[in-house]
Amino acid sequence: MHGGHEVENPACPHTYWCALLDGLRLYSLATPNGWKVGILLEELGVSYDAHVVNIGAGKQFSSGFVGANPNSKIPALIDHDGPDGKAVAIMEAAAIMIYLVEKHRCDFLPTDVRLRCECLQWLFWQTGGQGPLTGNFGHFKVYAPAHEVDARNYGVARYGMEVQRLCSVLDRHLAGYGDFTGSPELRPQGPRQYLVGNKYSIADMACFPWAFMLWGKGYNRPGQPDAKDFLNVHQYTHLKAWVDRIAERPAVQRGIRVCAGSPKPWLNKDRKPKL
Ligand SMILES: N[C@@H](CCC(=O)N[C@@H](CS)C(=O)NCC(=O)O)C(=O)O
Repeated sequence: MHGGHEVENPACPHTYWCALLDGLRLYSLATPNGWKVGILLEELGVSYDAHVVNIGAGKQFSSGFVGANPNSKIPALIDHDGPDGKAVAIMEAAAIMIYLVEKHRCDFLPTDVRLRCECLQWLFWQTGGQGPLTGNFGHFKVYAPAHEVDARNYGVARYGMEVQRLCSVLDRHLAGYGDFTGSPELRPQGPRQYLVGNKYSIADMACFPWAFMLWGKGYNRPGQPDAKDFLNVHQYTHLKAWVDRIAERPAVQRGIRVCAGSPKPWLNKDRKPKL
């Protein structure tokens, strides 16, 4: 296992690209988009270096980071042992996840054509819908200026409705309604344990963080109803059971702590290990 350090640590001038480096380097922060890749790396059990990118301090715009991700967002990954032995930089959590499962030839992305297609659909659904819409809900609920009351109310109502709709899509899918074949006879009998083929996959790892957030404290603002009550997420019982099932996994519990203050907080010697 490599050590870990913060981006732009003066003690290490080779934070991003360097011919002398090897292995996987994750540049991230413990946010729902960062969690997706942290969870997969921990599930894979591979060796990787984690580097905290403090987006609150604008580190995503630093020249070094932009070399790894021209879009200035976490997470980003550099694999110094990439294809043909050359380094490769990857942006976008879903693209990083597909790269990692293909590199490590594991079944977190099914090889069966139908199931692979289903898995990719949930990944794109997450990237294009669940992530940005839940993020916008959180923005208007928690981060928008307090005095912009009309704008905040509009944003919370609009994105709140969308988040409820997306929760209901996941809830109905997990309850066993519908599939991607259009054939009712192919629908599984009863609730699903996981999103694709009843097997844990990168679809679950990608969709879990934003759903998990809704039951947490991240979107609460003093003096206002908590996000979970405001959105009445209690109605999505299949979704909640799935969130709890995934949250129980030890790799997920580590994955959501990757880059939370320090690269791998559970390795900190001065803290009592939780896992
Ligand atoms: N679609 C991207 C979204 C990445 C993203 O929005 N990351 C946020 C943190 S959750 C970020 O880096 N924000 C910094 C900024 O907007 O300046 C992915 O899934 O990787």
